[in-house]
Amino acid sequence: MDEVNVIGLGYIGLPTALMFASSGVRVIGTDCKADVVEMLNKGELPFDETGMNDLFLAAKKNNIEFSSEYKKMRNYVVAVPTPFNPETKLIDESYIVKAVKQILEVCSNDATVVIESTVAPGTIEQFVRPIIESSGKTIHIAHAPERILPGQMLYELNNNSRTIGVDDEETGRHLKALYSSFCRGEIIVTDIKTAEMTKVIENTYRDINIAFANELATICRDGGMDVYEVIRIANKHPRVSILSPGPGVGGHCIAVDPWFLVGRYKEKAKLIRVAREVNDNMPSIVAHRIEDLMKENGVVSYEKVGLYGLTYKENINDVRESPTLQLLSLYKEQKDHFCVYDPYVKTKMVDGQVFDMHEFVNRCDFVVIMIGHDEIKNNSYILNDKIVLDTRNIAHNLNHLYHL
Ligand code: SAJ
Repeated sequence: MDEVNVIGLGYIGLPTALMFASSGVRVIGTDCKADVVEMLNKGELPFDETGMNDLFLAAKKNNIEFSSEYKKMRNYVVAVPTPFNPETKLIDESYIVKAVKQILEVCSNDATVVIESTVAPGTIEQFVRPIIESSGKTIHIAHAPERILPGQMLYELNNNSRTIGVDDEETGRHLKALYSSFCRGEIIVTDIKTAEMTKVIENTYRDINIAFANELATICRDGGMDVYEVIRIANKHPRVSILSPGPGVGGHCIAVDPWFLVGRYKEKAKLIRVAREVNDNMPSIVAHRIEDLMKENGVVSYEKVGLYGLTYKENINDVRESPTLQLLSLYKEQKDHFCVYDPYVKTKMVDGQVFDMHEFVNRCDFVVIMIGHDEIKNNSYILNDKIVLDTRNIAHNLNHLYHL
């Protein structure tokens, strides 16, 4: 039986650890946060994800353990955060470096260290390889970036194709066998830098395409055209597939990874930078739209304006970098707070937050739909008497409906 110490039990590390364990691989999950380890040892999950309770039960039967310590095992999978420095736009590799140093303190010769965290091309060569070489141990390094979509992570872990970047064929064969324990998709083995670049450009591709849709929304507003009708018709072309405009791009992937390229290739990554700026500017465009509609409709208090949705996308509870939080940060000096509601966010995160849909609707004259959760999608008729700014195009046939 093969064995893995998964380092970092967050949105990627935990499902991956459970997947390995439920597929018969011996797993120890390590996290520096004592409360996360304690929760998991008590049988509780730190966040929700479709199907994860059942997977957790299956993993526990196969003897998964959780610990704050790094363990001596044949393989290590590192899934720690890789933020970017907001000033230089360069990747902050410090969490990876720290994890690799701690692995080197406990591992034996011939161990394999897989970095799953998304990194800028060249990061492993520049920051990881020198530490490993100076340790004097023979360690096989690899990069196996994840590709899973929150909300359908487990399905995608099982079925998506994967990329594994390695230095030699032997490590490639070994890791292909290890990941095949749960991954039914094609596993492509390549070199480390190609694997790094591939992951970053997948998210950059999506960012650029969302930016295009967002820019079309602003052009169509200026020109008095309906962007959704324009996109619907253009997408009938067999080689056109335009995405949907929205109030901004949230999450810890698409809003972050393109900056790695901008940071490293300042002069070359021009389109990538502009796309990021277009998307980052969307919450401000929504704010202007709110101000204009308040004036136009005689709404004077922000307390009468409701923001529906706090998460970064529909039907999940993840609020990281969400467009609503980005929008609220533009109003942080203000005393008069928006009314905010999200059925997936059950604890207080922001001022003015309420926890009941009816209370939310009763309090507001003007509702801004920031996220198209199924709850509002299936019940948008309850907004019939309200002024509604629908940034996601999910409400139809309402009396006072406005779009981006
Ligand atoms: N969005 C739009 N318009 C669209 C599509 C998305 O405004 O047409 C917004 C969403 O509302 C959200 C943001 O973009 O705020 C990102 O959402 P997403 O569903 O596009 O992607 P993520 O960030 O949840 O997950 C992405 C995925 N990458 C790609 O689709 C290329 C996922 O497969 C990756 O595993 C993940 O990033 C990651 O971990 O890197």
